[in-house]
Amino acid sequence: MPNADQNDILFERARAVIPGGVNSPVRAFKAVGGTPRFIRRAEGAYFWDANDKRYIDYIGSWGPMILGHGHPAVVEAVQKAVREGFSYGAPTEREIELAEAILALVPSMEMVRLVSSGTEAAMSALRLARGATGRKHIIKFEGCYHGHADALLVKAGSGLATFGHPTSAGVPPEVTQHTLVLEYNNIAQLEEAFALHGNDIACLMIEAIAGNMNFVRATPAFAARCRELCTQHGALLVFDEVMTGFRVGLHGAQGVLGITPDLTVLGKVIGGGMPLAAFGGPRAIMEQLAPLGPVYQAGTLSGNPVATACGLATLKEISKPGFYEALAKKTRTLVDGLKAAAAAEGQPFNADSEGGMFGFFLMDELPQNYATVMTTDNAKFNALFHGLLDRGVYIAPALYEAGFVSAAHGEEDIAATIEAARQVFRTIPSP
Ligand code: KE4
Repeated sequence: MPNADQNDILFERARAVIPGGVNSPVRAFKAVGGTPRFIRRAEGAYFWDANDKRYIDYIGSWGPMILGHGHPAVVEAVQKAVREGFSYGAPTEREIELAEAILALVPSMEMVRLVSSGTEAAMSALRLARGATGRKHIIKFEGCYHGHADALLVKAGSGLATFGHPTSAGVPPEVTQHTLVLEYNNIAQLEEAFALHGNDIACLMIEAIAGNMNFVRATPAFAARCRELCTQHGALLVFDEVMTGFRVGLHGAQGVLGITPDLTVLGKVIGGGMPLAAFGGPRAIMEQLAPLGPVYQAGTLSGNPVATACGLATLKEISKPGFYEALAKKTRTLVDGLKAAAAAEGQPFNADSEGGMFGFFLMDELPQNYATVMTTDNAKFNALFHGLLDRGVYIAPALYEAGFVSAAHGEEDIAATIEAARQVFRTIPSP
């Protein structure tokens, strides 16, 4: 069938052998409806689906592709690495080089452990915090996602500062009974939680710029209070910078906020698109990890020689002078253009960005917490998503996800995106 939609054909085939046809749920377009696009290849700011349709890519693999797809220096580094071997299960000099590069850019870290995914990094940081403090309780915030480790798949309990309940089947309540889920940016609730449980709290884990409820900033007062209360009660402040690390700036959200966490979780950009993540902090804490200390953590492909080559080449490019200034300017041009297009068409809209990360909301305010984000009109977002997709602009297929601009996005791509958005805003019924 010459005109058959190849994405439909592939999706049907995929669903026969892979649950939901995808290897990560958000890719299935469940939130927005329709058929996911099966990507055949990518280059620079673009990728092409199974019908050979080109899209301007604003997910960039959910953050890693900050240089754009197929950066020559990164491709060359990976090609050289694979010729030397894919994986050894033994230490390599390149792991030292990457660790040294990360520590040079993240002053709050004195040591770092490389792993293969953000979930693994966050899970390991959590275990380390509990091991280092000898405490069980942890605090997380509604709307923040830290990967799918059992203790972190938790929704808020009923009432203030009560312990959470599993968000997923298969997670026994015993595992989540020590996880407190609080409202993001709610200082009063934070203070109450510490007043009630402070000396039993191992860590507070937070996305200081939350990209899993689209784009919500911790207010400076809230972030400072998290730091103060952790210090006061001997709990560890853990910044989950899997998404914001090297994305919102060379020194991440901790650099933007000027807050020093005790542990930092990294991922995405540091792997440049290959499976690589990390967690790190002060030597005294990190030396609690096996083989030195009592906190066990391990991984067959941790520090993989091909992934570390990809990560190192990526960090080298983003460390060049002016990289983030140019990226932030481009992203801000996009956000300002989208706001102007929505205003011109009478659509409630607001947006924000930091570095190469952005988010927008179909409302006039910038939400401060998850509950507000979720008041978004789903149908309207879905109409915007598909309107843009039809016009060759690929944004995140869920209203609670952030967007990402790469160094490869050109002015013409930003202009085309704004024009596409204006056309779609014109078709959506305004209030
Ligand atoms: P991974 O295990 O997916 O590498 O990382 C988990 C993770 C941890 N912390 C933060 C702040 C994250 O954003 C993530 C993963 N982000 C999602 C996008 N919201 C990845 C996309 C997906 O799940 O397919």
